[in-house]
Amino acid sequence: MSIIDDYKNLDDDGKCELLRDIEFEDVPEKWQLVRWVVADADEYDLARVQALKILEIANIPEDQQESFGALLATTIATDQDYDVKNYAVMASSNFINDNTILKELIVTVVADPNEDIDIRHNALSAVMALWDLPHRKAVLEGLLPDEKLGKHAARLLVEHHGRAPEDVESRSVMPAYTPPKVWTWIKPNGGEFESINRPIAGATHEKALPVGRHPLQLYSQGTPNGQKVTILLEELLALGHAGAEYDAWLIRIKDGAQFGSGFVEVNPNSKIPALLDRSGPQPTRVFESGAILTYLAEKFGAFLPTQPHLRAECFSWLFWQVGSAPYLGGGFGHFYAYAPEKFEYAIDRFAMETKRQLDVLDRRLAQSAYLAGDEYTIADIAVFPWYGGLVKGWLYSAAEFLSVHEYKNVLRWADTLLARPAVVRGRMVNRTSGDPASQLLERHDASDFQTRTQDKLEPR
Ligand SMILES: N[C@@H](CCC(=O)N[C@@H](CS)C(=O)NCC(=O)O)C(=O)O
Repeated sequence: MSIIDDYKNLDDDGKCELLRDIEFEDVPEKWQLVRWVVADADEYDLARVQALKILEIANIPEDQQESFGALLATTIATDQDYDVKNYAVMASSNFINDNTILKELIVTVVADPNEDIDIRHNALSAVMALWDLPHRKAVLEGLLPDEKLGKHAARLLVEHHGRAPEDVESRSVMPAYTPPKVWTWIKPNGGEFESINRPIAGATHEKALPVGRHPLQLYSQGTPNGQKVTILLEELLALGHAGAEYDAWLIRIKDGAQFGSGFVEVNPNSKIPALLDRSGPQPTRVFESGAILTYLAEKFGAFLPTQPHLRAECFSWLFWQVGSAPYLGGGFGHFYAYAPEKFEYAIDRFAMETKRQLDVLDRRLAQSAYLAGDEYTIADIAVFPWYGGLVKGWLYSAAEFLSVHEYKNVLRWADTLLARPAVVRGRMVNRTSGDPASQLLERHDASDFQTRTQDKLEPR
């Protein structure tokens, strides 16, 4: 049976999967299949998008380039499906130099003020793939007066065509700020975190930490980094590890509680979460969420595989999370949701990286139920509050902006985790926003989930 027959026998999900599997494979009839899927307006739209993604990234055989260019031109000009059209525009970068009709069409799309702005942006990226540099420069210059793309075009002219900034008439792309020789701390610097942003480590005030009756003392807030630890602790308790009983104290980071002297002794980096294990003769401090997850998983021998190759996979994803989330939180979230001004360059850069990370996860979760394989581990627990939260629409109100519906495997995996009662409980601990019934500001006993949520303590 040919791959086209295989494809026709699959359901919609299977079709997408097959196309994803052959993305980089050199299989017979691959290009016929891709051509057929893109051209058939009655095909499943996500499969058509997947086929267009192949055209966007693959090395297309030379003898096929011109005709694929023609197919993209027809798709862009006539297709009724927004995503299909948009992905066809994205794929155009690969063909714009080989097909004159496509080239002219893309230039028209970029310049059309009535066209959707995302599609125009993607068409502009395709223009940047033109080898004919005078033509490319002329298109950019033509865009300078454009209300929506003018600034972007101006920046591209400065960056790629050596135009002097003052020569390009678009004030806000010009740097409003010229860094001085030496940076100095001039407060306030604006934005939601201006009261806590500081260039100096160490305590700002004396404040001892409270200590409860349990072996483990957690000092945290229910942000994604905080939730990782409370989810694991709730999972350990659900498994019957009584030694995982804990007191969770609220450290309000916007009030600067992380700069109190007691907290800094537990975490010299002044960030939640921080853990003090008082079960041994000497208290053990642990900071950094990845280190805390590892410490607890090793202490209780749970949620961390013992076989070396699975353990390595688990640690790989755990470290991936700790290394990647700052691009999502400190980069994308900061500039999209919190910064005092919306700065297109920064939002573009970090939206791109965040979407790439979601795609990394989506491809991994297309292969296995959980990140480290068949088993649920601390890698899932670390990744869930960030990337699960993003696809569920809990972070930065950015679900639509980032088109999170595209990451179907991440969504499926997030729903699997959300079906776990310990995950639901873990998300409630030290939480200071959202539905009062989901906020358990401090947790000192399992019964607190029933009796001490904010709706019960402060009924409206
Ligand atoms: N790499 C650290 C990051 C922790 C972190 O960034 N915590 C944030 C809350 S999610 C915080 O405490 N921010 C307070 C501040 O920056 O002053 C970890 O994974 O534990």
